[in-house]
Amino acid sequence: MLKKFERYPLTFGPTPIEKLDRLSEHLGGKVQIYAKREDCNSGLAFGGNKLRKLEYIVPDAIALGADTLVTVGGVQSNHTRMVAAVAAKIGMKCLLVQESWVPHDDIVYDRVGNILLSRIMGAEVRLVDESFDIGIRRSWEKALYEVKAAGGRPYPIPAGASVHPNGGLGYVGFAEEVRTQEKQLGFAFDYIVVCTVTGSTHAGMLVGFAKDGRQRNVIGIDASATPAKTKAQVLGIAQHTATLVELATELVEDDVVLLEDYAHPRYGIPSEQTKEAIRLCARLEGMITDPVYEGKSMQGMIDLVQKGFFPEGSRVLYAHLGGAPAINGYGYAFRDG
Ligand code: 1AC
Repeated sequence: MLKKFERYPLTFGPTPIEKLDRLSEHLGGKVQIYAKREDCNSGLAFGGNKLRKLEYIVPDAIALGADTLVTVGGVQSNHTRMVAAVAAKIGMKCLLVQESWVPHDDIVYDRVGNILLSRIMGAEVRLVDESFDIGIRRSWEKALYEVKAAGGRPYPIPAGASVHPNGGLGYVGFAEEVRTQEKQLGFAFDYIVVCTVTGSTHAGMLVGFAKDGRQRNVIGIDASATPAKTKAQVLGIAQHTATLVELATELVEDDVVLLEDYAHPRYGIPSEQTKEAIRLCARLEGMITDPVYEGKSMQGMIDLVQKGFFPEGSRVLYAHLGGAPAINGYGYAFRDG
């Protein structure tokens, strides 16, 4: 589906699929849980899902002669860390606008984890007051204007790389990769569980899995706590990406399965249930998830298994998108383990 698009390799290759035996057993053994380890996809600053997207964005930045990648996210944004890593790797400058998406009470929140790594990689980090929103941000537009006014050649990458015209392509590739791995495994997954915030990871998966009619088997777990906006953005990106790849199927609103029950109390703040899910997965599988993204999708998947949402015998593929570095900002929440 992606042959005609230029790709700048930033990842090692297909990511491993790992069976989570102890978690599956703990949850009753009726559903087999696997994890696709997107968190192990690259040597660039701990890797993660954004690299698949950036592989289809970097060629455009290079072709346009840009000299500065400019993007935006929260203080503990994984996306901004990944853009900083890519800028370093391809020899560009990087300006990161870090908005106050999370009312954090941990005193080291803006010194550790993702933002620490971005600073070490040489990105200019600009902390601003604006609160959470997945749309186009004025603070980011201002940063783009300022780079240009100073004689630079900025390349705009929106939050999560999501509403970039090529933002959905990387996760079309994920679905194609899963199909190849399914042939090797000798079975197909019944469900794919993914954390959804700005939408292009979920949207790309929808397009990729629509090729074999599985788009409604992609279960998005909302972590934005603004699900109506997120759902609309997923659909918009999916429809745009479907046109790009000339998908034969038309994607409609009902194709976007987005479960809203796990984002509370708000983006970036873990509930007690989220923290329990993080501990459970860490203690049974040694797999680290975080309070912003993967902890919420892990909580959602565990709850869905316990509720019997997945029919007995289902094979569920949990997409680990690589949010773990953010956990460093939550030392107080886990002070007792
Ligand atoms: C919200 C896009 C998002 C990040 O890391 O900034 N996942």
